[in-house]
Amino acid sequence: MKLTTAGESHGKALTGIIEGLPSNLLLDIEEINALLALRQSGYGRGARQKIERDKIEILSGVRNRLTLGSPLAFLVVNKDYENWREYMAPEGCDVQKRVLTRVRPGHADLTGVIKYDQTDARNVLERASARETAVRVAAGGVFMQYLKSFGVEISGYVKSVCGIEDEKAYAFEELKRAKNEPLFMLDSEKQQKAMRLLDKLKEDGDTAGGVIEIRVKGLKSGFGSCMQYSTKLDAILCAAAMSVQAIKGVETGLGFKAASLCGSEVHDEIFYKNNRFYRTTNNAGGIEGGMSNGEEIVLRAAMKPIPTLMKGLQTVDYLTKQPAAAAGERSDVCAICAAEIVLESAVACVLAEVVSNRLGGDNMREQLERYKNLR
Ligand code: EPS
Repeated sequence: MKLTTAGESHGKALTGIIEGLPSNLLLDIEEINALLALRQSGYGRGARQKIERDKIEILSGVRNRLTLGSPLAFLVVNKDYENWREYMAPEGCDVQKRVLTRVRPGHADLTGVIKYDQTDARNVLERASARETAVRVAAGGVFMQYLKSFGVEISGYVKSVCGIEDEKAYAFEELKRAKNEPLFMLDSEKQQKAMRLLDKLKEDGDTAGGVIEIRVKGLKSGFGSCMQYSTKLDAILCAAAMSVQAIKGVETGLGFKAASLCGSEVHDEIFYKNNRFYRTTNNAGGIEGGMSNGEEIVLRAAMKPIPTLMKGLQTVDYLTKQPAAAAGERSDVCAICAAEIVLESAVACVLAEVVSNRLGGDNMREQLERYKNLR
């Protein structure tokens, strides 16, 4: 199973192709659109989200809501294209307007213009933009429904915003509540504090990041492998999380904290009762030896503050080589809720691939039968 995406932030549309889906997976399109709407929600988003109304349009690979086993091609329209057509149209446009040379620190602008032999960073930023995540979430909706048919569910919440951290632990079922909260945080006091901080940052023309926890429930043991470095489940999941724009750090289970504890405090002891092995702790975050061990998978990702700041950081104009304030026409203050949804989708994408690789088979009936028979 593989997802390829295409599309520029202010181009006509974002598109994707999913290859390798089995036939006869029943898709609920409204559920995918609800996920897309969630990605657009959250406190701290900028003016662009008032323009877009993301919806998936499936172009191939599905008939009467059932997958056919053929490539599933789809698109998400950029409504903002109507305002950008004269600067972005592939058929011909005015590239002298909307030029960006005051390259933004922390963005792809400077390295991109050099690498792709450009003089206008727009030719780089349009693709580097986190707008691309809309199409990953559309695909994520498909992957989540695929995983759900095996009883595998993905959820998550925002653990911290700009250093304001919720240190409590939550059961998987409690996480669902986060999606009704303005910052996807579960501690209302911390959330209020974080919202006040975002208001202040907005006034100052500044931005914020945070930490997101993603959990996977219901995956049987033995997914991923200890036999080759590239097939380790934790490596695959962490790479997927790191591929999300603005993510700078990822950990599984106790993560970095494990390094400061001793072995007896870290490793989850094993017990056996009623024909079943079990553990009473889950410090490993559901993965041992690069394989799922049947416990909940726990992954955390750190998002850096958005690099487009309204107040414009110090930079150098790429053409004149003169000092300048970096470009910053319009920016989100914080996109942590969007990142939470994108991370769930990124995890779903690679997990669907790992599951389908292990199960083999061309249709859902075969795959469900094989999953049921796994130990
Ligand atoms: C983004 C910049 C902003 C964000 C955008 C990502 O867009 P614009 O430059 O059009 O104001 O709103 O995110 C989205 C459009 C989205 O749908 O998430 C960037 O530079 O990464």
